[in-house]
Amino acid sequence: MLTYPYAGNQPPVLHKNGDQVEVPTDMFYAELSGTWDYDGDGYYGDYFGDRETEGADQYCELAVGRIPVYSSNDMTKLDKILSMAMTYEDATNTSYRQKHLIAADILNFAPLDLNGDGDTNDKGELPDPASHTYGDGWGEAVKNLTLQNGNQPFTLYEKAGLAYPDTWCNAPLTKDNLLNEWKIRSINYNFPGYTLSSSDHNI
Ligand SMILES: [Ca+2]
Ligand SMILES: [Ca+2]
Ligand SMILES: [Ca+2]
Repeated sequence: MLTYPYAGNQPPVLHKNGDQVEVPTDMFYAELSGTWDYDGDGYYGDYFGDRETEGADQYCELAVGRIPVYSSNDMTKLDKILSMAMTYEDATNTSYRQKHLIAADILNFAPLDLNGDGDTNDKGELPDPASHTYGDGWGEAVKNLTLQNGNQPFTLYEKAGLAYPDTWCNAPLTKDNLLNEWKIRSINYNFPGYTLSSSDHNI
């Protein structure tokens, strides 16, 4: 992956360095360890070459967010977002933040024929019947962290289809179960890459 600062309404410009594709990111504002072009090849944030301790190690030193408002016509929308942020910061009853919703689907399982040509020998395909990436391993790790910190996890894992994990969970992962738990409990939710609160969003 290659990365560069994203200027909001500027469309991403894609170019390739080998098999790596350029991706817009705000990580430039948060990853402050060292130079983003550690290997000096002119490409910033290379996964191979720049992801070093003295380069951009991709462990961010700051947490940076972006409010998605780009037009003066959206001031009402901006006011609403800022008001919600202040309500969150000023809340006195924060017990709901101890309830964590952990939803994990299946990322892949063998046999995987990505290009549909009838074999499993092409790039990225999985021929080994034992190969799979179930989300329950990630979910259980997050669940354990949640418990260690005195919080209350609620897990939803895939339980339908040709293959799914045997790991126990509070409810099967379905759209209805996910939305019901989210709405009923007003809880934090976790899935790979995100930890947000349902009080922050209208669903
Ligand atoms: Ca580089
Ligand atoms: Ca860093
Ligand atoms: Ca294939």
